[in-house]
Amino acid sequence: MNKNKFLAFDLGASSGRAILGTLENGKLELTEVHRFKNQMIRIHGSYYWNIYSLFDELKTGLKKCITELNIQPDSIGIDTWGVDYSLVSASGQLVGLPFAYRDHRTDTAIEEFFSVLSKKETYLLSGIQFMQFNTLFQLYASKKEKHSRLNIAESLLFTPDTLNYLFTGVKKNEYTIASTSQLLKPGKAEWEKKLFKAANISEDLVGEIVQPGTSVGNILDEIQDDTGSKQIPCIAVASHDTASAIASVPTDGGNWAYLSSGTWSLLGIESPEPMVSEETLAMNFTNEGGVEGTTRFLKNIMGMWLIQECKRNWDEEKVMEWQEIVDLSMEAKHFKCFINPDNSVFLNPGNMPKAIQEYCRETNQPVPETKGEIARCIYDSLVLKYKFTIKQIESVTGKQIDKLHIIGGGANNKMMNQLTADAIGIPVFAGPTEATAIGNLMMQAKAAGTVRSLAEIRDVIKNSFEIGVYTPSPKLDWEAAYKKFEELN
Ligand code: LRH
Repeated sequence: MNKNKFLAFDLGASSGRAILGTLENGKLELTEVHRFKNQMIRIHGSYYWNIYSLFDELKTGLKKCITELNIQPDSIGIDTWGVDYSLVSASGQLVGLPFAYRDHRTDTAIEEFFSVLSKKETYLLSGIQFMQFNTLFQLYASKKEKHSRLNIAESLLFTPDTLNYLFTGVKKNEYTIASTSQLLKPGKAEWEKKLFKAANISEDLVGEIVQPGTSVGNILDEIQDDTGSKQIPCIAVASHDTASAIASVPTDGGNWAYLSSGTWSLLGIESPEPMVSEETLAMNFTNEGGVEGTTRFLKNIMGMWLIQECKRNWDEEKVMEWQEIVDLSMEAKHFKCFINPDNSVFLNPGNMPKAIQEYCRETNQPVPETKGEIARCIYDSLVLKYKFTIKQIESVTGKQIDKLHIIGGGANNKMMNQLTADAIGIPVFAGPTEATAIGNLMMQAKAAGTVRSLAEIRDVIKNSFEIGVYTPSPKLDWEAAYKKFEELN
């Protein structure tokens, strides 16, 4: 095998990174080149992403790779969070800043949309879980609010498509990210006309869908000038971050499930086919597109956002270390109170600790008072939600899950890994923590012909990264806790 060097840009809702991957003799090594903050900006009450500054940070990442590490990458690839999009005018300019998915214009959009197309029909047409921020509802809400940007938009590009466009001048919609929109047919790279019609949006806004591993085009001359890069291709990787993460699960087979743990906790299985039925609708499971025709049958759980938002609030008083929060939570008593992490009050409440306290008060539970108690309540409730979701997957598939792979930054939290194993009663395999960037890099390797399949991608990952193993050894009564927690769902 040749030595390949790829540059992955991995953008999350709170930070972005440029990671260099060096692939040699079936082993992948990572070097972090650049890291930067990302955050929504509030303008006149609406929330947006600063796509121009993100683009600038990516260029800085490429430049640093060349000037500081003295490395010309063979290609670049970009992955980001799902559902958000930019609009592009006929003359090629982006039409304003893209909305951020936690913007409140969609707070009532889902229910309103159902008066046009029923919940059941929308689900059967798309196979996608209902979340108020899905692109379908964002477009519907913007149309209802008569946003004039829609009148001058000629095309719609999802966030990674947008950045690919800024790098290459080529507009393409990549499959995995498009599948988060709720505008595709289940398991297919085909737009569903009826959904566009129901949202009163022109289907002409979207274009050709490309599969992960396709080259979008070469980076523009001006970017070569700005960064010192050679002419290299920009690869449409599995550009939805969760799809990239799942591509890098180091599975050995069996009935495994994954938990991609970051701002969101995405818990599910890799399925050869979409599963779309009244049962999966009732449980609100999604069928997003994966690499090589796989389906990501999963559920979004509110995830580390809950604790990130508490930290943001607590930091205003005094900046805390993550370990300090974990330590405080370990001093607090377990199971004093629980939240349903997915209650919509937690989507963007502004003051998360207060929202959690109010929730406990309103559900007639003891109110968590200290930082440790609030953190304890979040961690326990998340673990119980994982248990709840695994049970649902087992009921849909009729198969028992026998191991859980935790990937992404959340896999660094050893306390949570052990608690999860204890609560769900099956082994937890933790890592790689850089799953998203790794999936991105390995799809570039596939585009370069260095690896040929998802199975080979996973072999390289197993060969390259250490995986922590946590076996269940419960010291608490998780079954009793689960009974109480279940009532909140
Ligand atoms: C995680 C994620 C998730 C989406 C959400 C908007 O970063 O991509 O898969 O549902 O962001």
